[in-house]
Amino acid sequence: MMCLGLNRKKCVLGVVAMMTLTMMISHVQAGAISTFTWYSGVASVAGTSWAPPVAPNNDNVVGASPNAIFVTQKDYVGIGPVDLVFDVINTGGVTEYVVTEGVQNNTGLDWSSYHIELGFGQGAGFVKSTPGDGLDFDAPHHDSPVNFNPSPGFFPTVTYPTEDDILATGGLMPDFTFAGYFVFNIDVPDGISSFTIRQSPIAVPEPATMSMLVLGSVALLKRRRTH
Ligand SMILES: [Ca+2]
Ligand SMILES: [Ca+2]
Ligand SMILES: [Ca+2]
Ligand SMILES: [Ca+2]
Repeated sequence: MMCLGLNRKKCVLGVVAMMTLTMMISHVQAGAISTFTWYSGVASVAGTSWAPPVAPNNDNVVGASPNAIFVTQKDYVGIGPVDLVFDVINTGGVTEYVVTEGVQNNTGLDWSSYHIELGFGQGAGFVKSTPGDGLDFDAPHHDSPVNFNPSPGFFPTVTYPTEDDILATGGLMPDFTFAGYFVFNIDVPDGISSFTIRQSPIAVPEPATMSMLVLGSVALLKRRRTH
């Protein structure tokens, strides 16, 4: 009906334009996080999804936030940072999200800890978020559940070196194991166009490196004794 009097090419262009407009409008109405991109040479990311926040401006929620970001699997094939970049639109306040993600260690190395940071940009252009800028890991109260110790047990200890750092330690994530799922929380403020979750596994030093460290220490001790 809408194409009466138009040739086929113009008709197709018109329909595409209308569909694009509809998608743009639904994005604007979606609130908070609107798009998502990941950057890494050391991991693949599968099945990431997010729903429009069901409870925008819910900072500071106690307990699990109903606003969820879900990453089915992040599969590391090497040690290094993975940057997940989220575009953001204003909602009129700070929206708290719970992030749930499966992490696969395919690096050939055991991990001694797992580090997550908040910031802006990606790769060499990554800039850390600053204290008090509204973007943080559910600081200052940390009143929603976190978990880096899913079965059979990986990192039972979680610390916050700053409001923009999570360090999960106290255990081991062996090579070729899957953690399903790590859980943490972020507060997303108005006034930013995007932000980045940077994640870095930290490997246990290899035996060869350890041996060299020990040999180095012995050599140092010997030298001290002879002087
Ligand atoms: Ca909270
Ligand atoms: Ca911050
Ligand atoms: Ca919060
Ligand atoms: Ca906060």
